[in-house]
Formats: sequence, C-alpha cells, structure tokens
Amino acid sequence: MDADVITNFIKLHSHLPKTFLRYGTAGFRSKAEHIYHTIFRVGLVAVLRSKQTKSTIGVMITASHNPEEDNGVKLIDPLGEMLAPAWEEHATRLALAEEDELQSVVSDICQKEVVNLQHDAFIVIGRDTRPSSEKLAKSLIDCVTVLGGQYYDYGLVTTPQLHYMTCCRNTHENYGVATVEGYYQKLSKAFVELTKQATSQRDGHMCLKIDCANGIGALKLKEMKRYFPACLVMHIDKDGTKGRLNHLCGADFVKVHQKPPVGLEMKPNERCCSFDGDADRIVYYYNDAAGRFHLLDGDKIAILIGSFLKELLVRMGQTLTMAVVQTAYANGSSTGYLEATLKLPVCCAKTGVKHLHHKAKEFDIGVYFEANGHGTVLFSKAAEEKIRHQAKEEKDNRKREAATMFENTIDLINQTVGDAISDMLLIEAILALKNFTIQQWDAMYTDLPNRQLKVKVADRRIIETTDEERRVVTPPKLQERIDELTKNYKLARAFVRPSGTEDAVRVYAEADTQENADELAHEVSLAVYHLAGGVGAEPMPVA
Ligand code: NG1
Ligand code: ZN
Repeated sequence: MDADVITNFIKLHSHLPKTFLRYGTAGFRSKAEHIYHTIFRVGLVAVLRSKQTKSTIGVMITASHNPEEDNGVKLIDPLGEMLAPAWEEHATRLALAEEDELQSVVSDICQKEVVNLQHDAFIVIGRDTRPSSEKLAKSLIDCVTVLGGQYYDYGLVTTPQLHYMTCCRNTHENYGVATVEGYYQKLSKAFVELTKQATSQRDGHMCLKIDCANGIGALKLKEMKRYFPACLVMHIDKDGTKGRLNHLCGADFVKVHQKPPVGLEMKPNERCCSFDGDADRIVYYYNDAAGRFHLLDGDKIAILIGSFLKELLVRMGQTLTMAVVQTAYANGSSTGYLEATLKLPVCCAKTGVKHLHHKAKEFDIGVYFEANGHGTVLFSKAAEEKIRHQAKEEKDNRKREAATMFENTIDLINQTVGDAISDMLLIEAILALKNFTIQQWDAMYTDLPNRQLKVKVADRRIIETTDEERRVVTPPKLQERIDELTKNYKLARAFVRPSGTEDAVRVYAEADTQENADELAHEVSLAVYHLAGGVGAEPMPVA
C-alpha cells in the first residue's frame, strides 16, 4: 500500500472525530457517533486480512442486542468464523493509530503477517436495521474502494446470514449458494426433509409466536415464509413497524429480566420465542395456565439439541465424540442434567462465542450455547463424511433413516455462528419429531432460580478472573467475600466478571429460591461496589 493510497485513505476520514475503541468480544461497539471514524480503520483491516488469506472477508455492521442508538462493526474470517485473535490486536492498533503512524503500523502488520499487498482484496458487507447502519456501510464501501479492494454489499441481512455468505464464497459454494435465496433454500429444504416423519405436524404443533426485537429478523422471516411448508405457522411480532429496536423486547430483554416482551400477547401455554436485534440469539418461553412465566434459554436449547443428536447417534450405531460447551452463566441444573442424565461431557469456556466455538471444535460433534441463546453445533469434517456415507450406503433401514435425519440436521444448522432462524427451525423440527410440547421440553429439568446484575466501577479492568471466569483473582479480597456470602445459601453459586461489551461488572448468582438468588446477587454486587471501586449510587436490591 503506497503512500498515495494511505494519503487518500486518510483524507476520507480525517475530519471525523477520533475515538478510542478496542476490538472486543463483539468487535467495535459504542454509541453510533463513535463508530464513524472506526469504520474506516475496519475497512483497512478487512482489506489487509483479505489479501493475507487470499479469501473473502465479511464486515457486519450491527450492535446486536444493544439499544438502537448504538452501533458496531465486526469482521468475519474466511470460514465464517470470528476474526482470529492476532488480528483483533491488529484491528485495535489500526483503530487507535494516529494518522502519521498509519503507514508504519500497516507495514509492521504486513511484515508480521506476511501480507502481500499485490494480492486482490474482496469484502462482503452486511448491516442491520439501525438508522446509522446505512451511512456506515457507505463509508465502508468508500474506504474499500480507495484501498483498491472489491466488495459486494448484501445490504440488510442478519449477522448469521453474512457469516454464511462469507463461508459459501470461500468454499466454492460447497457450504451453500452465497445468496439470500441460497440460504433460504438450503435451510427450508433441510427442514422439510427432516420433519417428513413428524406426525405432530398435522396437529398444528408447529405454531409459534416470534418476537423479532423490531429488527432484521422480522424482514428476513417474512421473506423466508414462502419457502416453508404450510404446517409451520409463524406469527411474527415486534416486526419494527411500531416499536424501537431491542426496546423492551428481544432475546436479551427476556433473558435478563426473565419476563416476556412488553406488549406481547401470550395465550396460556402458547409457544413463543424472541430473537435479538441482529438475529443471532434466540430464547423460548411460555406462560402456564396459572400465568407463570417459563423461560427456555440457551441451556435448555443445548439440552434439547444435544439429547436429539445423541439419540440419533445411538440409533445409527455410531461412536463419534460429542460434548456440550457452556459458559459460567450456564444454570447449574443444566450442567448436572447433561452429565448425570444425558451422560454427555460438558466443557466450560469463557464468555464470548469465539471461546465456545474454539472448544467445540475439539469434538466430532460440539454443541455450544451461551445461556443467553447464542449457539450452534459444529461437526468435524470426518464426522460429517461418515454420517453422509451412512445415509447413502447403510443397509439397515432403521439405521439409514436415523443417518438421513442426522444429515438433514447438519444441513439445517448454520455451523458458522449462532443463528436464530436456523436454531428456531431445528428446535421446531425436534419438537415435532419428538411430539413434544414446550411444557414437556421445559420439564426435562428445572432451572435453579438465578439473577444477573450490573455494577458500575471506575475501571472494570481491575477485576481479573481465572477458571473460565468463575473465580476472581484481583482485587484479592473479593473472591474470599463471594465465597463467604455463597456459603449462606443452599445450592448457591455466584461469580463476577468485567463485561467485554459494556462499561460494567456483571454479577451472576443462583440459589435454591428466587429470593435467595436475588439476595445473594445483591450482596455480591455490594461486595464488588465496595472492593472494586464502585461509582454512583450503591446497587439497589432486586425485587
Ligand atoms: P459481556 O458484555 O462480555 O458480558 C455479552 C454477553 C456474551 C456475548 C457478548 C457479545 C452475557 C452475560 N454476556 O458479553 O455472552 O453474547 O455480549 O454480544 O450474556
Ligand atoms: Zn446478536
């Protein structure tokens, strides 16, 4: 990249206010007005990464479940995965570099990463429905063009759709056709094939109300509707025609507040689910006949999918390795159920999908879900080949049928990243095949009551953790205090960690009753406030 290119590149954005954002768990994320400068630097990172990998790189503009006035930008690696850790650091360096340092930072990265600047660069771009996203996408296109790269703009797509497109383009469309239609066709075909044997379809069991968080999920589900069989009845709610994005609705709201989206009408026992703002998370829920709210979060989803896959493997007579990857936020009951009842190995990873994804790759079949509903299943290449071979060649009818179902399940899953649409279809298919109601699914095990809180501190980085974030190392007295508090409650567990996406420390507690979980979470919040430099008012007790 010669001096002229860099000069033209700087001209494009030097007038914009500079901000000091770092590439975190969710890429760069902040108030939208802080992203305008950063987007240019992201364009530069994308071009360099594309030249280095000789592959298409994705750039998604979204702030997911965060408020509408926020925005963010995230890079997608060639196989649809999160950006490699070394490049997260390069991205931060390039985002923070002063104009007069840029050339030397670029040269340094090119040297370290062996980037041949003569190679072509190709970037695919996608954005969510935030008002600021369109302008950011335009800036990104200007940037890629000035840097001599080529691009394709997918416009409004869900985050997982752009991950899928990136993977398709880099696998010669082995993974699927790199268009939105290709995505709809692949998923709907797999869904129709998989549910062929389900008897419950005829009883109207595949009837679902969907809160789309007033986001992109609504647009895409409406487009996709004509690809589905008539037996799948979807009522799309919170479609963006009235409310604001993620405001009092969406998967994050439902999970954190443990209540339905405000204004969503729910009949007793009606099956409902919520997407988040960019449709990469999903949680299910219902109100029972007594009006009590039941949440089926990422843990319950992992168990439904894990048990289904395990049953198929047994029927197929296959002995592939399989595990479920969770985080510290997984409900203790879910971990117990996986280990004791389903006899599935469980691993704990740090918060953030890249950690879970990485761990899940160690197995032939790796099911991973964050409790907040972000997750998917990964299949090793060898496992996939074995299963596809058995579906074709197996002589035993029962075994072949199971292998065919497994094959369709693989095609229904978006292996690149958690995908609300794909997860929803898989869950609906499994419920139909098992002839399960949402109540029966919920009854597989009972969650321990739990509570999540946030505490503001002067500098959240003073909290350092170990053991996959389950224990605090600094400040030194904090873990001791958490242990003392936890001892006072039955079946209790609590931990704290600095958020990777917000300026806050997150507190999690679970215990035998909701009152006890609330009390413990409040006490631990106070400990954080006093021992880790809390700012503002003391945390309030929770109702
Ligand atoms: P932080 O802010 O680091 O807790 C949140 C979620 C993560 C992940 C990221 C990315 C919780 C407790 N944390 O991270 O699981 O989804 O956002 O969006 O849900
Ligand atoms: Zn999201």
